[in-house]
Amino acid sequence: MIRGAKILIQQQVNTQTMTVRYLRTSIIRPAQAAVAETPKPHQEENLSFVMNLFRGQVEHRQIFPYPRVLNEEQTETLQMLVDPTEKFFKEINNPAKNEELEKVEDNTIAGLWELGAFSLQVPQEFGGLGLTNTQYARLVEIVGANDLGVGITLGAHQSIGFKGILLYGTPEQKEKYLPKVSNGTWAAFCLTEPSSGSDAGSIKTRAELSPDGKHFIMNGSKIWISNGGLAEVMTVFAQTPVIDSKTGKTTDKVTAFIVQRSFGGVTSGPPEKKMGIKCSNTAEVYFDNVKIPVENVLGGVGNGFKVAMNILNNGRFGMAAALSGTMKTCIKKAVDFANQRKQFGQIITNFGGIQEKFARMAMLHYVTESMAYMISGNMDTGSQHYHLEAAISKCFASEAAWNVCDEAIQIMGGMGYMKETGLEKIMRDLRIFRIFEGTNDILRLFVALTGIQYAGAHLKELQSAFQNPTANLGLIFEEASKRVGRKVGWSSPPSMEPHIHKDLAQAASELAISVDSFGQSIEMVLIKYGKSIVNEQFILNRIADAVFDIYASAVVLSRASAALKEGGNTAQHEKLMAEGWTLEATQRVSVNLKMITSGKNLANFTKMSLISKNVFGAEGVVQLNPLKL
Ligand code: MYA
Repeated sequence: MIRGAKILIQQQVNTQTMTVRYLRTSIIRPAQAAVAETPKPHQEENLSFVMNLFRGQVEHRQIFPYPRVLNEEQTETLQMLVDPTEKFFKEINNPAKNEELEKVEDNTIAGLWELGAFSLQVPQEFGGLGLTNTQYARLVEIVGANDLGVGITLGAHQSIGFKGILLYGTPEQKEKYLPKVSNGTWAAFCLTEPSSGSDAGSIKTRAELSPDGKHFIMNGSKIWISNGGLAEVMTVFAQTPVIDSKTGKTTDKVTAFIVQRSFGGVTSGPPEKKMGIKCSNTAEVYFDNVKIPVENVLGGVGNGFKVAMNILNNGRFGMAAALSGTMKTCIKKAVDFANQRKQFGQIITNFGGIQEKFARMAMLHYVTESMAYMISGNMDTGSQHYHLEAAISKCFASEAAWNVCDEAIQIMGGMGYMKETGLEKIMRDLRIFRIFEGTNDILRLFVALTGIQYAGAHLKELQSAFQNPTANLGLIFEEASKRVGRKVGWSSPPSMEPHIHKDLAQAASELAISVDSFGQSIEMVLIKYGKSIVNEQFILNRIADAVFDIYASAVVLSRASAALKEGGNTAQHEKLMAEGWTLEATQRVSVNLKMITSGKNLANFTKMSLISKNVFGAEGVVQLNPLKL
């Protein structure tokens, strides 16, 4: 798993232990480090806030100030779309009916096509609405507030189904397919296979070039394809033989193809029976000697894995936006109930236990919404470095929404458990969000390993610098003073002051301490585990949780700072939420970092591993000696 990361980390970390030891002795005796060698050029600057946290640095440009990206015209266009979309979902779409039919009602589908809801981001020249990511997020939020099953129907089509054509299509492919998928032709994204879920690189579907070189012939099958029973246009990933230009050897590499059902040989199974999002079509899709013209290769032969990953990366913020809407709905239902519910002679909102639940629900929503628009704003201003942030937003949103829905049910008690309240449907619909588009478990590993790899590369760069210290004095000096400062205890954590409003100074300093401890912990982990860190999932999960909390805090401090600066009437409420969130989040960071560095906790991971092995061995709960009662 995470093969590329593994190989790179292996190459880099082998030298990292050396590097850091070398660095430490060099700080004391720099003259010994003077081995003349041309240093390697600096790595390409990475502007990802999260990526840089792994080096203990604050790269502020994506985060501060909170992005405001829509111009007047875009704001106006959006407003013109928001009202009809809300009206449509209130008046036309019927979630209960969709659920009962296990498909979206025909009149709803027709209305959505008419509204342009299936082609929100397709450029207008091809028949779409040409919206920005931020405008898209706002509309998707409305969908998520009303019917997640319809959301997946729309999202599987445009967020992943034909997104590859938008991102990687040639002018001819765009010309041919974008008008179709904007006007009644369904699209789907076909990656997952029976033996390939999280391990997306291990797909078995194959496509071989025909002897005349004009077609690829595809054979294989895909499972759990959203819109799989409806789609005419599909982005399909298959193994193709590719000759390595260096070795001359032929190896299999993933290639993306635009496949039309009408090419022949494409069939699909019946709709799957699911726990939730029942109205969204999910089906198996089979490819039997499908003849695909070579011009339908998407993004180049052998580049399909990257195409798939980047389609997913590009769409993930949409989930956070949609689930922000869902959370609003859950909170509204619970508030309506709590505001009129009397128990023990008073309104239940007087009770601290209920107040704490609502405060947490509000903060979870604030973080989710702020992340969604932070990322869409970054993408709209041309950021290329948003992959880790997008993965975090998907994990965070899906867990936050689950939690908020669960608490809404709890607040409503027996009433929350009744079908008529609508929360049980939302809960069933929500469950899949922690599983699909990359499980949260795999995305946590992706974030942790990608960040560690980046930090490792930095250490390697330092090693090169030490080989020619005269040419790299600046870099060496900066690093040396940071380390010496830490050692003697007078280094200050990375400053957030210029970016965070002065009324949030306390929270800013809590966050700065977390950033600093996080960077130091990553370095310790790299030194201690070297290449074997890729196998330390107990540790990687804590690293991911810590970085999620740091990112979430930075995002809300940025948004609340903007609100305080602008002085709107919600500024004080936002300040409360940002402060409340950051205090608890930074405390969790500290706990998570302790867990990966303290011997007692590490020993506990070993115990958990042993417990699980006992369970595997027993093929279930270990049969215990009977209790003597
Ligand atoms: S669709 C199916 C979803 N499936 C997945 O998401 C699969 C999950 N697996 C993975 O993501 C990867 O396999 C992982 C990589 C992360 C495990 N971005 O050797 P590697 C590069 C950019 O580590 P693996 C569905 O659910 C990497 O750097 N690059 O690969 C539908 C390396 O590059 P290089 C990446 O071991 C749901 C190379 O690739 C990324 O396989 C319907 C190989 O890496 C990345 N992320 O591990 C939802 N990952 O060689 C509907 C790796 O250069 C949508 N790489 O070093 C709903 C939309 C919302 C709207 C809703 C409205 C309501």
